[in-house]
Amino acid sequence: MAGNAAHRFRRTALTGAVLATVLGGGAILAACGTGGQSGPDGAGSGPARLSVADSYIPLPPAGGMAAGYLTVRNDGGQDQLVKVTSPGAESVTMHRSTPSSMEQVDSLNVPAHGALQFARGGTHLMIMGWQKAPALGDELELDLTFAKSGTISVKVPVKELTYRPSQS
Ligand SMILES: [Cu+2]
Repeated sequence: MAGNAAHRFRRTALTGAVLATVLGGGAILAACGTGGQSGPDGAGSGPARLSVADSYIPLPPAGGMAAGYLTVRNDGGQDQLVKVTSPGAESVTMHRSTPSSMEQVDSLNVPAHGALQFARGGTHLMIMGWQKAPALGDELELDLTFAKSGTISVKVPVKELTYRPSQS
């Protein structure tokens, strides 16, 4: 293993959460944290089945504030992204862009059989207080906590400022 700063990550408490870490392209969450079918609970019932794809962080200009983008796909019932943290950064917040500015939001809906999509000019993550200045090729761990599905941990690559994921 390389003596990468990434290995100094302090493990945050994820007790009881479902943690799936997959290097590279994306992470699949096996919905095993929901304790089985406990009956319908309204529209979009049934456990969410989440996976994270197309995650990236455009290399920020010096200054340390970066945006992050990803897509949360859902093949199951409705869920909500309620928190994002990183062992490699002091603060990760969820923002929504408006035509004139942007606002911080406390949670984001993950529709049943749909996707929560972060994209330039739209919903994005704001990452501040990096432990180590990001460089091209680095990966930052993001821990995405969902209301029903627990926490999904993904390694998000730092890409060129102009990078856009290919549609697939
Ligand atoms: Cu923002």
